[in-house]
Amino acid sequence: MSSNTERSLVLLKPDAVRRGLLGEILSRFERKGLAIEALELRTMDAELADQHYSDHVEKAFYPPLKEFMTSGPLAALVLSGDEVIDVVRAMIGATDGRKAAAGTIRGDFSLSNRENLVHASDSPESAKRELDLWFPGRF
Ligand code: FUP
Repeated sequence: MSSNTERSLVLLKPDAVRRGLLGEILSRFERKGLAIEALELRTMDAELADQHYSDHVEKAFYPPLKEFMTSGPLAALVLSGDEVIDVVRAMIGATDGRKAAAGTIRGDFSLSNRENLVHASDSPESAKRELDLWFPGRF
């Protein structure tokens, strides 16, 4: 069996902090067997939001997304494990919490296309970019 250890940049968004879901979500990642290599409470400022969501800044949904993401503290994590990028994407579910499958984090706890609790890198390229942005020089 081959293995492919990777890292993913994961954000537990301000709704997860406000709703007291950090423990629930972190527990799922721990039980899965993923390693937490970094964990910090941060508040995103406007500049970091624009950089993090550089693919989305021109979209109509971006202004309210930016307002939400900068509205309070979030937890920034670095997770590692075998194929962690795809594994975490599967665990968080589809973007829209109303459509996300039951058993996924968004499917179980979100009813929103915006306040959907978790961000996770979607490819090795985005993981590298996001790790450099959130934890410069550390990974
Ligand atoms: P995801 O990779 O599942 O987080 O989703 P996207 O990269 O497509 O979108 C990033 C974030 O933009 C989502 F988490 C929530 C927000 N978003 C909206 O607010 N409205 C939309 O119509 C689509 C995405």
